[in-house]
Amino acid sequence: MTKVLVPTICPYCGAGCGFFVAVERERAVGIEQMPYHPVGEGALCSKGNASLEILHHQERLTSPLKRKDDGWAKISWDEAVGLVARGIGEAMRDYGPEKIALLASSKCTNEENYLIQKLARLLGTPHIDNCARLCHAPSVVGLNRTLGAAGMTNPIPDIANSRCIFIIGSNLAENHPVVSRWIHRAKDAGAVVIVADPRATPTSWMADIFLQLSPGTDVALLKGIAHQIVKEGLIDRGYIAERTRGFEEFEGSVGEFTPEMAAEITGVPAEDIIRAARAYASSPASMILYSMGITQHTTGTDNVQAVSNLALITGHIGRAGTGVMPLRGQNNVQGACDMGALVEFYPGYRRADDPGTIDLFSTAWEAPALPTGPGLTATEMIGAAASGDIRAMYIVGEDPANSDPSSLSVKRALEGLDFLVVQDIFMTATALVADVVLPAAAWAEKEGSFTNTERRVQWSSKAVEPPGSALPDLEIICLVARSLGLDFDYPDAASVLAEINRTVPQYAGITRERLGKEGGLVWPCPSCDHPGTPILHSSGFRLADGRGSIVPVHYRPAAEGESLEYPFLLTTGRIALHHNAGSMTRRSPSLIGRAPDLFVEINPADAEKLGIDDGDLVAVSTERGETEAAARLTEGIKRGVVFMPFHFPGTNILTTEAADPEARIPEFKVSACRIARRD
Ligand SMILES: Nc1nc2c(c(=O)[nH]1)N[C@H]1C(S)=C(S)[C@@H](COP(=O)(O)OP(=O)(O)OC[C@H]3O[C@@H](n4cnc5c(=O)[nH]c(N)nc54)[C@H](O)[C@@H]3O)O[C@H]1N2
Ligand SMILES: Nc1nc2c(c(=O)[nH]1)N[C@H]1C(S)=C(S)[C@@H](COP(=O)(O)OP(=O)(O)OC[C@H]3O[C@@H](n4cnc5c(=O)[nH]c(N)nc54)[C@H](O)[C@@H]3O)O[C@H]1N2
Ligand code: SF4
Ligand SMILES: [Mo]
Repeated sequence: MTKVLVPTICPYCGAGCGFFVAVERERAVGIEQMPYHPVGEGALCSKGNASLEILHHQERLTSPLKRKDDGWAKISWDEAVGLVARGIGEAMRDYGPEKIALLASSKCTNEENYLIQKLARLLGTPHIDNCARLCHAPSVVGLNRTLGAAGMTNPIPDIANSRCIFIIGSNLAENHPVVSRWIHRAKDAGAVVIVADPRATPTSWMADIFLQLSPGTDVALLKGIAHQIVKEGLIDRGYIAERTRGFEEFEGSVGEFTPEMAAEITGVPAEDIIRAARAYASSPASMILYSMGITQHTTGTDNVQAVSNLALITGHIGRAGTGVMPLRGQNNVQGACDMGALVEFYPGYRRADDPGTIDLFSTAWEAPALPTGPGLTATEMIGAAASGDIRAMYIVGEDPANSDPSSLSVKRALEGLDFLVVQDIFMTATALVADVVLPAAAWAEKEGSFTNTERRVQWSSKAVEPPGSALPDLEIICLVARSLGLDFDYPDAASVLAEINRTVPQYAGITRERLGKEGGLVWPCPSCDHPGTPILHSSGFRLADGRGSIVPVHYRPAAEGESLEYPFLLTTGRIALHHNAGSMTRRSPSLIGRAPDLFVEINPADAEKLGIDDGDLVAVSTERGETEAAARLTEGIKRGVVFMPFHFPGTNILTTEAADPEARIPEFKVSACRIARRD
């Protein structure tokens, strides 16, 4: 039997590992390694290895569906597209285009995201966003301000060249497992690893210095570290003078903020803060990796800026083994943002409130009246749906009914819409409240480019046909756009990429032909003879005078603190075997078999006071609602803090909608809660 090997990119996380899908008799029968892949070198984690389990899954959506009284009716594509055009068209006619909102998908390709945001803007609505809002919006705001670009500064394999790796608020050993291989390599060469997290995790097991801080106190920790670096003269004066601005004011802002003061707020011993400061500042090449533990806060933007301050005052940026590395989450969240599926930016990070941007795209798209942004963000859309300010939504590859905070009110808001269309590969909690559900092809059933967390753009090829009458998102978007009267004539992903080459300067040289080569290309890649740019900021910053901006930040506590009624702080996140709201991994037999239930981690001393044993069923409640979970007692979590993964429905019933004032990211990492044993 002939077996064909088709190169694809893993559909789960932003590491962007590549592998071959082995195809026999038109079915995906196995995975083969891709030893030349620059990130994974052939390695995959449990999710990557299990990814084929979702392709031929019996619960895949195989036909368009419309709601009817007692459930769902299978309908033709013609009818489905007609219903979508009518639903969206009526909302536009009756209320105006700014009453509709679209969510693009960081699971989809660059080409698909480009088309979704183009569709939104051609319809006349500025409300187009993606799940980066729940994830790295503070990096986009904070790093654009301090470094002039929000991308990860250095490639993943460059981690091995670092001599001190500071990991703050990232559990990459579980969430970017293949990236953590490069940390081991650095450690083998003698690098010091610092981890800051309220929980002991497989990542903190790699740490030489573990800073177990209270949730929401990162600004205090980072200021204490900065104070010590400045006090001991471990700053890079030459770098500060030549490459940065704002140091004097910054110096004043950390002057009083001693490690002892930071210890008081964070609960981390002052000696450890001092050790971390010395290790980070005095190594020849230090790197900071961070992720949701610092972004998902009402102080998310401040946290990010405090991180880049450390890199700028020590000059640990712009060279091999250094840099600021915001690890992107979804397989294509980087690309969705690059393509302008964000309320603040048109493609290529052109500001949506700049008349120059509007002129440029009006010409490029031959569209006389494009909307000025920023529109409503992903979470603001839900609020607007609740108040009637948004009447219709088109949601592609996202499950806000499970992944947004305070999910009971999210569901109510979505139910209140005049019209909701959801495009997914499975029936999700969000799809369950839709009027029309459109079945999409999964990654290996279509082709296109994906951009991983290092800004590496890679082509993924089609291995098998989609199930039933499911179609690639690109084709569905074109069908819908045409039925709404738009001229969306794109025969394939390559034809969309050709337009992206013309409209997104960072991608100008990233053509379909060049993506055929191993390892893809790293943007910015401004022309067809440009090799790509693996390291950012090596010759200055894309800011005034080419200087990075050091900005003072001030410590603010999280929106919710412990109270008599809610004495614990709930922090939420991930485990290695599940992905996000779980629509894929909960259906994957080899993964759900090993991690079947929702649990809550509790410190044994806290559990004893509450009469809770390991495995007991407990009720976790917050001001928003209540969820049941199995107690998992562990010394790894700080006293007074509990942790729940959000891969099962229920966790986000509990979380707060309080958000960062600038980046609008919800504070998924701190909600005050109460725990009680269920009898
Ligand atoms: N297995 C798996 N991998 C994934 C995903 C998945 O769902 N499962 N999702 C992908 C996505 S979309 C993303 S965004 C990434 C996210 O990847 P990570 O950011 O690594 O994920 P989290 O588990 O949400 O949070 C990271 C850590 O932050 C810690 N933390 C909580 N509160 C605080 C705090 O106040 N300060 C500090 N310093 N740390 C805190 C948590 O204890 C946790 O260990 O993972 C991607 N990869
Ligand atoms: N409590 C809590 N909540 C959180 C977080 C947290 O740490 N704690 N993290 C937040 C973060 S960082 C993120 S990124 C969000 C994630 O939030 P979501 O983006 O809502 O999460 P996913 O479950 O990954 O949803 C992606 C959907 O896309 C579908 N899909 C997969 N491939 C395709 C495709 O090719 N086409 C189409 N059309 N659909 C496809 C999947 O079936 C799935 O339903 O959750 C956020 N919510
Ligand atoms: S590390 Fe991420 S990209 Fe790599 S195999 Fe695992 S889930 Fe897929
Ligand atoms: Mo994410």
